[in-house]
Amino acid sequence: DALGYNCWLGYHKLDNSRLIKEYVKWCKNIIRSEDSDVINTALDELKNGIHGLLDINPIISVEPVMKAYLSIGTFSENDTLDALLETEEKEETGEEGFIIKLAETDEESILIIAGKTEKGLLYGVFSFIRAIQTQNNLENIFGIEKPANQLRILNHWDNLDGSIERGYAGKSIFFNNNKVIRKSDRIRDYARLLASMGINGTVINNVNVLKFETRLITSAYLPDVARLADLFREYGIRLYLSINFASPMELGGLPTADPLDEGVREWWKKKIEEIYSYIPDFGGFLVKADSENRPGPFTYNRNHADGANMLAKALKGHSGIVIWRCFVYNCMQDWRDYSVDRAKAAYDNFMPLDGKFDENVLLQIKNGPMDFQVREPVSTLFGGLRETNQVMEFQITQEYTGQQKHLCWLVPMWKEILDFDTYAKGKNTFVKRIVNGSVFENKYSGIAGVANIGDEANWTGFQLAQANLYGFGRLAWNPDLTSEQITEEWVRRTYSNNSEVVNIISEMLLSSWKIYESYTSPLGIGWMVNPNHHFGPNVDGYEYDKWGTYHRADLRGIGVDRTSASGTGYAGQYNKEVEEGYQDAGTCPEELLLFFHHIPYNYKLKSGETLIQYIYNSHFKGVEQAIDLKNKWLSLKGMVGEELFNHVKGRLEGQIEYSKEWRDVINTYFFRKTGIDDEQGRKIY
Ligand code: GCW
Repeated sequence: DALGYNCWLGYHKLDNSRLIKEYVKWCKNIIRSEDSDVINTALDELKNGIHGLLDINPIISVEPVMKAYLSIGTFSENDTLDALLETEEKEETGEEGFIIKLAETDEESILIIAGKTEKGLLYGVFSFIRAIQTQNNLENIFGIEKPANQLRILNHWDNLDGSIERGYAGKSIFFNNNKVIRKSDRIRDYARLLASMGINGTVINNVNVLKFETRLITSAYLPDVARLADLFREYGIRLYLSINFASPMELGGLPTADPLDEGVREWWKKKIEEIYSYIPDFGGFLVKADSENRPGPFTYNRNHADGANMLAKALKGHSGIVIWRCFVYNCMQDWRDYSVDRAKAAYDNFMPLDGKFDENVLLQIKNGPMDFQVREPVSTLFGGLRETNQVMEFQITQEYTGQQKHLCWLVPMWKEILDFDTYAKGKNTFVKRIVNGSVFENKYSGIAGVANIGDEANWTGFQLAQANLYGFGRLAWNPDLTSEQITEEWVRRTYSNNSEVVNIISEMLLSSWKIYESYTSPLGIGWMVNPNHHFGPNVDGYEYDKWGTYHRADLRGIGVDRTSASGTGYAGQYNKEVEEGYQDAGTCPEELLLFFHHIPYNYKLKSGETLIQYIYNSHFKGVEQAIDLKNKWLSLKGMVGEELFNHVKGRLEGQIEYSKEWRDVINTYFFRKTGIDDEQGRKIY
């Protein structure tokens, strides 16, 4: 696996004979009495894991053939396991959690991995393997774990022609040439990767649903889609589809898609019945409506709740859900108009509808109010909405964060967002507690990530970008994990348990987001990228455009005034305690200063630097740090596989060149605007 195809699931023999001995005691015999697809998946994984890591071939049996053994199953179906567990333990695992414990009798020693459901068991098996892989002693692995979030779902922006919107790792693994790909190996391997992190849902097609994608819900495609659902089901993953709101017109030939029209409602009802006849556990729909020119209820003077509820009613009897996206804003803005603010749009559109959505509707909200920039404040809908199911949308694919050509590990950013205090119900109303449904006791809630994978040999283009997929999955399972825990796990599983390798790659990952931030757009202002493909610097690329993405730089200052007193008023959408910090430049966190305020270049930052000098300094420093990333990597020569070593080295060299381009374009732009020299007299063009 020279290229990293197996990601963190390549099982190599542990370099620790003491530990091997400790585990081998129970792993020579696996007891399994239940039979189902998911249980078979779990068993296979366990067998392979034990074989690879401990170098033994376990005997699989229904009754034990040894005195010490490993017993796996669901305690809801398996009486023997049921009898070995305490009532409280069984309650604590919930629907998708698991327990790992040791039960000793005079005769026998039983290592138990069990869940209430087979999904829980599968996650338990993966967790057991992870513990061995990362060299945990046996006693460290006992306990009960369950996912914090109910919905842990990946969104794929894959099109039927095989292209991937904002994909940087090749073509789709699901579609090609307007057909569903028949060969299943790769898709199964992908399902396995997802299940290993506890992902339980996947949307296979792009939220922009065009001509061919619209037809995924017709008999021309449903048998093929059902095969994908079968593959994912073996790994405990439910399949969802993005749909076109105008389907009744485009597929059904109806004159309207008005959600309150009887014919339209009837059409969707029948359509949904048809889908469930192919896929009995179909998850539901993801909908981008009235957003960036996609059709939606607005055409008929209806609102988002009318649209979402119409679909929700038809899905309800099948236990399906509607995930309705909140990425709704005016994409035909006039840059001359200072009164409109795209950042305000999601809140303006959806707050009035709080409490108006059916119980099986979830609003999927991007983490920030703009669009996955390297730095944004938290969306005001988190902490605003109180009576609506909410899903966090993160972008794993690095559209604005280096497109898998720059190293940018996103977990520290996601952690800041999840740990953000919204004050919605007083202090400590963290975003992560809103999206896990606990603050407002939502029936449904969760975390979605826009996938960063494609058909390249290492899945993510840049092999180190696998860490973003891994980190997303781990945080969706447990947002309380620290960034350090996640890097350490990932490096140990992917590369090796060698402490130098672990330390160096961890340091690289942990520092990479801030490095990328320092040489790109400063202090929360965002954008400054080339239009359309969004790669590389272009300070005015979106300045005079219709997308609502401005920095408002002139010869005196830069930034968007979003205060209530003199600006767009966006800051006022937050709860009082949060708002107070943002309204005043003096208390505004500096990393977001230009997001909230228009600031003169000679403004003094807390460090004592002026704003203009900070821009120069951070851009020079960012390039030095990018060089340092490469040097760190070079110190690992001989400690990681040669092909991977060269691949990563190549990407990091590319990053250095790109970072210089960013530095020079940004510094030159501001030097020319202001005429202010760099205090250190460094080269600016
Ligand atoms: O970030 C923007 C992207 C679009 C994307 C859109 C969205 C899928 O540039 O490519 O469309 O957001 O999230 O809907």
